[in-house]
Amino acid sequence: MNALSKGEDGALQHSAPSPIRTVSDLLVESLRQTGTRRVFGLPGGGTSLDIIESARVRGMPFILTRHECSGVMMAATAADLEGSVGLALSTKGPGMANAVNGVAHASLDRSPLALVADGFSDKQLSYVTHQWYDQRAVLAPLVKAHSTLAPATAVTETPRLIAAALEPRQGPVHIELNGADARAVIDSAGVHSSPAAGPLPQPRIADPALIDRACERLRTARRPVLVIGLEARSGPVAARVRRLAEQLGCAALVTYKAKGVIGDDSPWYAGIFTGGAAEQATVASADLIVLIGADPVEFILQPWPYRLPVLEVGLTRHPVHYVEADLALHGSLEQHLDRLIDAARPSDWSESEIANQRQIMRDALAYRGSGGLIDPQQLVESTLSVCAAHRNGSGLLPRVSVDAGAHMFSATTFWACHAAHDLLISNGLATMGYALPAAIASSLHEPDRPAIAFTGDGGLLMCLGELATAVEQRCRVITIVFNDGALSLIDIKQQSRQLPPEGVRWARPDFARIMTGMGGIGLTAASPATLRSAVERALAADGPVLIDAAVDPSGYPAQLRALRG
Ligand SMILES: Cc1ncc(C[n+]2csc(CCOP(=O)(O)OP(=O)(O)O)c2C)c(N)n1
Ligand SMILES: [Mg+2]
Repeated sequence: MNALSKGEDGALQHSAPSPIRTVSDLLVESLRQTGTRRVFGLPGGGTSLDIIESARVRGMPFILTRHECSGVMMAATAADLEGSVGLALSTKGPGMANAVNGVAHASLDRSPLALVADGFSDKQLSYVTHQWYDQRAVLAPLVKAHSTLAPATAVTETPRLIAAALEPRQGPVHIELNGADARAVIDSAGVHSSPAAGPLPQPRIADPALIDRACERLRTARRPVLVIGLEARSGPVAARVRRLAEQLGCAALVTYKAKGVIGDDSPWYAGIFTGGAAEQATVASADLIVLIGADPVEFILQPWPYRLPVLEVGLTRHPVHYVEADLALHGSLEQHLDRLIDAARPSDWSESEIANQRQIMRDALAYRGSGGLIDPQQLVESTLSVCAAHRNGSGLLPRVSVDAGAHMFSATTFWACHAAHDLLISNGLATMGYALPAAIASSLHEPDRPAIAFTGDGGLLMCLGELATAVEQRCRVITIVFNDGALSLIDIKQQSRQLPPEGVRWARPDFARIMTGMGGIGLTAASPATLRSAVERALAADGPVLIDAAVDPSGYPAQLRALRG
């Protein structure tokens, strides 16, 4: 059959026929041709085994995770890095229920993904109650499409599902497939006579008059500020965003997910944009906000604080807005940005002024603790300086992933990024238990580049079993635990309400020993000096290392106020 495949420019196109015998083959082969290189998850005894086998014969390894949620998060991360549709599997019932939070992450963090969960046959449905619930209804609010794949429909359904995952806003699809249907041999005549998988629809180009008005609006602005979001991470778009910033010579703020699109070392980089307080000094001195590929899901839950005009360039019109743009170009980011680049002329911003804004934000977010243990800023900056001194052959710093929690403020502010995807984060869902699975997926994707998982103790406890996955896969993952014996982000909210500490603290676990028990290298760090030597040792290792860092959480409340107001 003609399936979707990825051309050199990354665009989907038709490819040469591939041998496909069963429904499972068809599904796996179609995904492989989007660029999918691995399958992640924890199998059940039915469909999962067929998917694993269809993948194996195609050279796609199955990564056995210790929890289905982690498997889906890894598949979502792989999709982000490969530009493919990620593939995760689970069994029915409890396996799919365990996978749900991973699917929620893929949904709100816009990762294209197929979750293949075991299903029930029609015959089983007439008598079954064991492990049965309406799986489709559970995932319905989170997925872009669902299909109960069957031999008769697989040929048309598969490309529909892939297209649904890839069309903006990208996201997960849910495929229910029972074992008998997965193994069913597809009528090869049916495959060949089926309509070929259509290419994705070309992104829209806005009305020429509207584009002209947008160009004019940009030309008349003296102090535009760029606010860059997750849709701008793809290579061709990120390159254009950098050109636009260069052409305008203006301040650029990035969301957490877009860190690196404008590198921290760029003269135009002014800091992070969350919708909170930290960036307000920069934005307040602008006369036009240019939102580029920013998805409203990236902003924190606070009303839009600005009264400035807004020009928006995005893949699609989002149904919920923090701000209604005065002028919006929806559709092809590449073509719309090309037009804006042509129209752009140097703004009134100076490099020193932007450097000053950058410094103001760093100073505001600086960590002021009570001393003693390592502070989170020190932890991030020391790790960065050791990594900078021991770069790998390609000169790249490790990729970092960051979990949800108070440690995130320092990790996102003080780690330096130079390209899109240098920092991985669950921001739309902002789930705990993400950083370690994401770092494993990064390391599998790029084995020579170490990945650092910055995680809180609470977040790590949610996915602890994946330390064993990292050991088994011999991943160069360095897990750095900000171990404060607390759910600090919740702890500080409890403190700010003058409530007594209750339900937010626990004894600090000994993660180094846990890591050793899993078969990896476990180290501890209680001072800047021991931290530096631990990071050096971790970078020299060819497998996973965990550094359990005892951190002082006393500076978090002030940091949270500075960030969000
Ligand atoms: C799965 C999940 N459960 C709960 C939350 C709410 N939450 C956000 S941060 C946080 C505390 C995280 O604690 P820890 O991982 O130790 O990080 P710390 O804040 O201490 O740095 C909680 C409970 C969440 N984001 N995700
Ligand atoms: Mg903690």
